[in-house]
Amino acid sequence: MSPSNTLRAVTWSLSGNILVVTIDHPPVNALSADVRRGLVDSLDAAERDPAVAAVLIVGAGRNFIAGADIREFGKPPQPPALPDVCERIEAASKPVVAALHGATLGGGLEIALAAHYRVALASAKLGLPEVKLGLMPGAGGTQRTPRLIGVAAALDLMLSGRHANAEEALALGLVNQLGKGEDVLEAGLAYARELVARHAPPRRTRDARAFEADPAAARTAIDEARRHTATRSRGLFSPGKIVDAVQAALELPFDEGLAYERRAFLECLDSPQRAGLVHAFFAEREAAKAPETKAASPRPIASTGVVGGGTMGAGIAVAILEAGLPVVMIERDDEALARGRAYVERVYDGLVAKGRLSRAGKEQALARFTGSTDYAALSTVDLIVEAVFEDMAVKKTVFAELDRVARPQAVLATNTSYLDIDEIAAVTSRPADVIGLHFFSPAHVMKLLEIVVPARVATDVVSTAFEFARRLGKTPVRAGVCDGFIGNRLLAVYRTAADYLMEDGASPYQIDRAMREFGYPMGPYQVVDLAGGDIGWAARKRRAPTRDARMRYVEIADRLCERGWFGQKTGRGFYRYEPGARTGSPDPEVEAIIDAERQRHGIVPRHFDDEEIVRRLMTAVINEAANIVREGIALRPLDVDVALVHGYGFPRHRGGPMMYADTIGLAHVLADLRRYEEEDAFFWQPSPLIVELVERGASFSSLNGAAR
Ligand code: 3H9
Repeated sequence: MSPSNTLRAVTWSLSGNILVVTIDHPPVNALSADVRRGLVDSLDAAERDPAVAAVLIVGAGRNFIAGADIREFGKPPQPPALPDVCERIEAASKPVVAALHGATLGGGLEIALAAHYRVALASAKLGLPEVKLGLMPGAGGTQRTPRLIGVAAALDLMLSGRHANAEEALALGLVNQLGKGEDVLEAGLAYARELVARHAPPRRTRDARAFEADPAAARTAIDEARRHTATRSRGLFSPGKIVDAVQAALELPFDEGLAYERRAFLECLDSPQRAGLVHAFFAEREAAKAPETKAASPRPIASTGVVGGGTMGAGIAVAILEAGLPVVMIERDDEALARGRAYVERVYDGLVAKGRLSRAGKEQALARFTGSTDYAALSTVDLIVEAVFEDMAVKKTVFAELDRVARPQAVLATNTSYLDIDEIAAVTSRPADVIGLHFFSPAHVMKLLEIVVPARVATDVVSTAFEFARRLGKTPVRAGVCDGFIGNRLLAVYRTAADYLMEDGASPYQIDRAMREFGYPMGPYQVVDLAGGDIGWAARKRRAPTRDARMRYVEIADRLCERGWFGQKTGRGFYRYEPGARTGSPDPEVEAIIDAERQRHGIVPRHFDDEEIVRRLMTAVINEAANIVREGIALRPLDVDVALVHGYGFPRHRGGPMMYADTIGLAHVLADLRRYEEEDAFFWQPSPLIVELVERGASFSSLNGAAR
């Protein structure tokens, strides 16, 4: 009885007296206009047909529904609106059952909540993740969820955006029953038949009253959530709106609450934060699809090796163990190997202490870990990551050894963060197997993985690296070979621009505060103190002989390092730290050193307001990022965005520096560059790509190809 066209996103047919409505809209059954229309039509069909006793809604494929169709945001809305679809489902005169499996998220959960009964399979992941996209539930979720499961639980789901599994969903009261087996249709039909047999009437979530069980507790939950969002979600727009809408659920009749939610949802939809977060969502998926992943199948990876048991090597080993793969660690002597192993164990002890892993889980992971001081132990593994001291000569020695012992077709990866990988590859007889895998510290935590593609690497090795990243749960970004690749090259200009500001009049504390206000978790000088000032000092000394004479060089950080002030680990850096403290306080002696440097260079300090600080730092980053795209080091602007959001704390809600540049307008960026160029023509030289885009009236996003 449903339309015969098999391409329809929603179809329906009778199974006995149950109308089975199937949503089949790959890849994730998102609620596009077709799906919404199909759902309404199916409900109309159910009402019309006296043979229908109940309606069952199921999703085809691996998911129920992953939510509203994110690709429709920002386009003209098409009827029916999702809240109206939910209303239609809830108002049905015959019982509507939703059988849930896989992703049941956002608008998908809202559809399920509008249904009268819910059964979930073990695979179901239920959640209201809208907050992660700068949104709030906008199809009744803020009104129905607290009515069904209470205010505190509803706020937790909506503010965290986390997924609840089927068992938790049952415990919370989000679903009525757990379905057996893996066949969602079968489980749904069994439940629907049971309901029909006992003449169960439509049971509307709008009439649920869980939130009235303990009004005082509900109030407290709202107050706490409001306090929490004010501190933890600083600068974000939608969390506050979610709390307001839940309060409306408590205080207003259902329909007024829905209207309140709708207004607030549309405000979120219009916000630049929503645009930034949705861009980040698609960009990280697009970044994972480098051309090589389409051109060649990955080589199979069943075993791995890590050379080097320092913090980086051990972190990488943990990241690989976590993916369920075995790791052989190579160190030069037993003592160093024991240190590497101890580090790996410490990470697992930490996970056990936090309750994130059982003791048995730790033992299982460590059973996959072996160590050796003999490179021959790597002779059978499929992929090796080198993570030794960052020095070309040392790396070359390691790669000569790897070339000697590794089996043919093994992937040889270096974790270098700035060295020339073509040069490293050249010491082997198999440069086609050599690639860069640039992990970030701590490697088992940080999501970014720069996949650095040297000139002679084979396509299937690049493809293997992306597949490896996927298995490790990392966010891969393809980068070309240059000093610092994408991320560290941009970090260098960001720091340089900050140093210029500091010497010209801003204090490091003001710069840090301005960047935190912009959305970074830490300012640039806090990061220096955390990482250790000696690291940057060593890099500056290394680069000194090749530094361009036209480049202005600020020596303030060197003055601190000469005093042994390397940051947190020495108790002093740009800030002073009480023993054991991780946050420092401003140091008048540092300010005096800065003053002395200014005087030495005849600089009369100027005033910069916070906005100007952000502007200069961001303009420097955007300009260099444009060069990185122009040189092909990054394939597209979106790759730069993903790298900075996932590896460098760039505020996700701004999408990334290139998205941010488009938001403020490239013509403005160029005008700033021209202004700054008058002060320092070398550093602020506008990227030819920005000039060209402004001339064409185009944006960075126009270079993202068919990304969305
Ligand atoms: C909402 O619902 C608002 C409502 O409250 C109110 C409205 C009025 N739309 O991640 P994957 C695509 S807001 C369109 O690689 P996985 C994705 O781009 C929404 N497309 O797979 C990718 O496409 P491609 C609330 C979507 O298995 C493909 O599906 N919902 C959507 O690792 C596979 O995705 C969310 O925030 C979508 N909603 O993970 C859920 N979702 O192949 C967001 C995915 O072309 N989605 N795509 O690259 C997710 O969390 C994950 O995608 C999911 C699957 C867990 C579903």
